[in-house]
Amino acid sequence: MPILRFLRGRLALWGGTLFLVGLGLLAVVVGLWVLGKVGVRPPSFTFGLIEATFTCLALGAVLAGFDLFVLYNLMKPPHRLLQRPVDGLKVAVGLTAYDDEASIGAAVAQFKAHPRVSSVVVIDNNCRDGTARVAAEAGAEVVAEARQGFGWACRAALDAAAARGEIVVLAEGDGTFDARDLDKMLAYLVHFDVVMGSRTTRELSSADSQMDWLLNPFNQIVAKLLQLRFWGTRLSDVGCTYRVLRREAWARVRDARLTGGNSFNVDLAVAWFQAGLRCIELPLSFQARVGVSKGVGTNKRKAAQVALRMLWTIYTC
Ligand SMILES: Nc1nc2c(ncn2[C@@H]2O[C@H](COP(=O)(O)OP(=O)(O)OP(=O)(O)O)[C@@H](O)[C@H]2O)c(=O)[nH]1
Ligand SMILES: [Mg+2]
Repeated sequence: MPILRFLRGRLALWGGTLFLVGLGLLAVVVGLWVLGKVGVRPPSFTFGLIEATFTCLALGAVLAGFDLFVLYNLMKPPHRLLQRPVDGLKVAVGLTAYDDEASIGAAVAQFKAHPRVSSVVVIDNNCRDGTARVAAEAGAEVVAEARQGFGWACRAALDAAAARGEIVVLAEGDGTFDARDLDKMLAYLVHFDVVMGSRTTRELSSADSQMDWLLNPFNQIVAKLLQLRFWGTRLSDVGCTYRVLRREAWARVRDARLTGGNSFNVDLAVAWFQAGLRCIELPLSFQARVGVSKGVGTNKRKAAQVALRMLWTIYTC
């Protein structure tokens, strides 16, 4: 039924959100109760607050539970474990770059040195420094993308890699990602269309990386909301650019609603969940960037803006 199909995922997301609001209200109720215990008179709205708290918790749990335990199981596609070998397929890497002269040479060299990689393309997104020269010297092909923005750079990288190999790798050329992680990603690609990375596994991140005390949990929270919306793939990060996919997977989503800015990673994830592609997320190693950040970096105001745009996409898709 179309109405149930429409509700699938949305009930889980909105119910889960209501439940979270209920938990927040519960914290306020407990706080007021503690104040009452130490002799501070609770304000008169306390009873209304208690009702609102339990309404949010109960309604949220019922809506999300109905969606996840009933609708999801009624509608999920039959699960088949894929076994599609990746040996012998050409692996092409697309790296984004924007004034990344300081990092791009080492990034290209590391990917070129990986035994499975057949070509590396660097997307020059109107760089004003020596990025293109350093990338070419390190052995990359350089492709210009005039439309400014992280999303545009990623799209150009995916197009360029898809034109050169059956297996497409997308990563940033800023030294944060490790070419050696390709081994574990390719191992999982045997069973999937798309292997996404996660930067939120603390055991694999350097202490000075971008994933600090705020960005790490925040990425995990937004990822869990996205997971509620498209139940099926366990998610823990929404901002990881490093992905390995089959060329056909990119062809399936390249004309979807993808923006050109910093929230592109969520656009892309939404597009392949909507296309029904088989995806898995893996913990990856993550280092501090080399050179100056042009994206979110550790800038909390920029991070909040990007997070709001990502949340908008998740709640309206
Ligand atoms: N922000 C931004 N990044 C771009 C643009 N064009 C290409 N890029 C590249 O996209 C990647 C993301 O930007 P970064 O500066 O690494 O931002 P970030 O990953 O949020 O944060 P840090 O890695 O800590 O700097 C980098 O490889 C950039 O060089 C653009 O117009 N804006
Ligand atoms: Mg980066």
